[in-house]
Amino acid sequence: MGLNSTPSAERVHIGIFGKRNAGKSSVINAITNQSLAIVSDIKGTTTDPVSKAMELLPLGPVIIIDTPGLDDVGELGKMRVQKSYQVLNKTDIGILVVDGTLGTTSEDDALISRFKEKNIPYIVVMNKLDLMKENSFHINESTYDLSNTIWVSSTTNENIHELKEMIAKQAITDEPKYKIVADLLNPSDFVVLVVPIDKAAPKGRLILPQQQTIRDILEANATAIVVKECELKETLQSLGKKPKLVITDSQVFAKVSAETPKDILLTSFSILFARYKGDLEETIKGVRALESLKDNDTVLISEGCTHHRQCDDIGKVKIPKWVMQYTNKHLNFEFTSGTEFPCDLSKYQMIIHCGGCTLNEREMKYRVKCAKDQNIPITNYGILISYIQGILKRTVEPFSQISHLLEE
Ligand SMILES: Nc1nc2c(ncn2[C@@H]2O[C@H](COP(=O)(O)OP(=O)(O)O)[C@@H](O)[C@H]2O)c(=O)[nH]1
Ligand code: SF4
Ligand SMILES: [Mg+2]
Repeated sequence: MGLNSTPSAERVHIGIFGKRNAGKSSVINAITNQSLAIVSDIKGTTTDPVSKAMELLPLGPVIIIDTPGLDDVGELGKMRVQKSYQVLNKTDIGILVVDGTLGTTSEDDALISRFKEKNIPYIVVMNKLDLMKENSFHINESTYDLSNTIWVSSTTNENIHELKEMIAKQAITDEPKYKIVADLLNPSDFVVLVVPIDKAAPKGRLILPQQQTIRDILEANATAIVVKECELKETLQSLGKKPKLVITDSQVFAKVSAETPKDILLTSFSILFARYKGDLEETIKGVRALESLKDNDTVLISEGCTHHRQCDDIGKVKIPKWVMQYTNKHLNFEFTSGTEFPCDLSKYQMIIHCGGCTLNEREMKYRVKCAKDQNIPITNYGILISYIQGILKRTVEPFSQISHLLEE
């Protein structure tokens, strides 16, 4: 992804679903004016969900996810259907494409139920209008809401413009957009960010959560001061004004906590992200599972990205080591990264998730909910590290709404 582009987690995720040959890939090509999706009259050409970042006017930066057919058959076909359904976990707007000459079927009805269940705004696209006869316009009005159904042809482009406007309308919601930190700040506040530049840090740049946090501070009209951990003490002394907040990489929590005067609020990037798109309460409750882990228990460590250089060896090496030292138990660790996240969590006694900066809010919330529904405690890197170091209370103090969780 280029330097100037919107991070994928911040883009509206549009999932395109439908049976094989309904014209999913053709509809994508028509709305994007690109031939990025493979169109073919052989059933089952798209074998894995394919994501593409793009500008979709009038909406703006989006990710479009083309999925395999919902009616695929055979062993492999069933797996593809399952993968398509998994895409729902990160879909902000769902589009069901139906071959209008054939009409809707049970697979289409089932998808609509899932959209409704998951509160995903959706549009039903009755495609191949150019081939349709007057009498084939009929749809079942008890399942299908005419206000979000549109008849189009991706061959002649009829109504494609209207479809794009419909998509943009679905994206507008009344929900307040969460902030990373801006809601805690007043204009002209100082915020000090502590960013270690060790050999694991990527060359020549900051990682995404750091960039996004700085951007959010600027949007609050506050001032961001970025230092390495070895410059913190001197910076705090020479500032001439007390910072409102210190935000650190959680790996250097102990040092930063010791050097930050008690009357300055302190938290970490990953705790901010747990609040921003996960569930801070649930991850604070989840960390207490450390106290009840037993020998041979299995802990899942899950990261949102696959390019391991981002959070380096924290998940694979440091967290397992710290957890073993803290609990003094022999534990098994399993790891997942990227978009893989097991549906069945029953073999785990605890889940430790990274800040998830590359996952969209819907996906991160879905993961926390999966764990909660299956009664598996889930926590977050920053919460875990500050708990182990005995500074959890301090590091969640900036978020007054959850402080009651810490009364012993
Ligand atoms: N006449 C007509 N054919 C279409 C239309 N949309 C798709 N097709 C054809 O339907 C077939 C399946 O299209 P494709 O986009 O690959 O379907 P997918 O399997 O759902 O991705 C191809 O032969 C397309 O050319 C349309 O609006 N009109
Ligand atoms: S491991 Fe998690 S927090 Fe770190 S960069 Fe990847 S998604 Fe973001
Ligand atoms: Mg296709």
